[in-house]
Amino acid sequence: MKLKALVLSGLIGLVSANAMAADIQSRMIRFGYGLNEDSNQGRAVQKFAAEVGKLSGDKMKVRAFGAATLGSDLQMQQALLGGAQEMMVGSTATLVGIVPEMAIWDTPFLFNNAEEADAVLDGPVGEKVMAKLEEKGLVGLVYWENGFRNLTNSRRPVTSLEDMDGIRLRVMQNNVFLDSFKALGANAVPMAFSELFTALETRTVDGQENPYNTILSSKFYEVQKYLTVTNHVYSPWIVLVSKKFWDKLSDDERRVLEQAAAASRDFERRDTREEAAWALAELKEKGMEVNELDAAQVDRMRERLTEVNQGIAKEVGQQLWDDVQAELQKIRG
Ligand code: TK8
Repeated sequence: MKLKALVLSGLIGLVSANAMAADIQSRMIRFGYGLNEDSNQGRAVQKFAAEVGKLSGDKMKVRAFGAATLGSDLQMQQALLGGAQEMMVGSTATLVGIVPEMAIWDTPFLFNNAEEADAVLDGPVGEKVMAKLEEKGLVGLVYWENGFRNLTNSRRPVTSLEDMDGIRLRVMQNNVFLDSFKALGANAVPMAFSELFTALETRTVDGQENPYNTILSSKFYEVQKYLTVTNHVYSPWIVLVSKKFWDKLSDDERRVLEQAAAASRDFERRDTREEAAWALAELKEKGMEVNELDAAQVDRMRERLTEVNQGIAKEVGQQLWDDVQAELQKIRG
């Protein structure tokens, strides 16, 4: 017991001694995100903040702002570009106006499972896409899991493509999503996530699509009756730093952010997957009516959605499209 305590305090001493010796200044990092504090995103931001504190001997402090209190994804991106905000996490899909190559991740049915997503995102292709941010004024640290997206609406159960007809569906501010849902027959409306709950509540839109975790943490079950299990695309989140801020940091300070980001990624993916595994049952419990699509309907949907693939390849460049396909071939063996 005594020995354990001694070893422990020795370790803590070592960590803070290292942090003290390192070239680390006191820094305040405003970190914005769109979901509620009580969400997989909020928990992972807390984890990141704790790691930054620990690794910097509490010299670097992360102040977290959830529920889009610093603005929507697009507004926060602008604040990072201008240097008015230091960090954020949001969907890669909302970054396409700055880095068109991010649209590669919006390809419907690109990944069959989370393991494929991890391998590609953390591999050379994921790195390459992330590196494109730098010349635009942003630094990408890691991809987190938003997750496989599923469809909800307040009008009717969607059991076939025909049921999508005329449904006013909110999509992210991103052309691939817009084109995808138009191709499926929905009346797709681009809108910031921060406006979504109210839009659903007032029936400005009938439906939306997001992972189970978000449908739960954003309480969409209060304003959406029907959930269709589509898993139509895997969405990554990406942790971003303002390049203006990054350029001021020492190597040691950058290392703190990189290490904390890696720890937060591992935490976030584990946490998100655990939650996703029970969230659907919880949504049913909350009163949502859930249906799966039968195999024939999924095939029809896939077929329709391949229409958008050519547009994506053009947007991101054929080379990147081919690189991702090659990487997937390798993983799938
Ligand atoms: C949160 C968004 C959200 C995304 C969306 O800021 O907009 O539907 O799935 O996670 O980035």
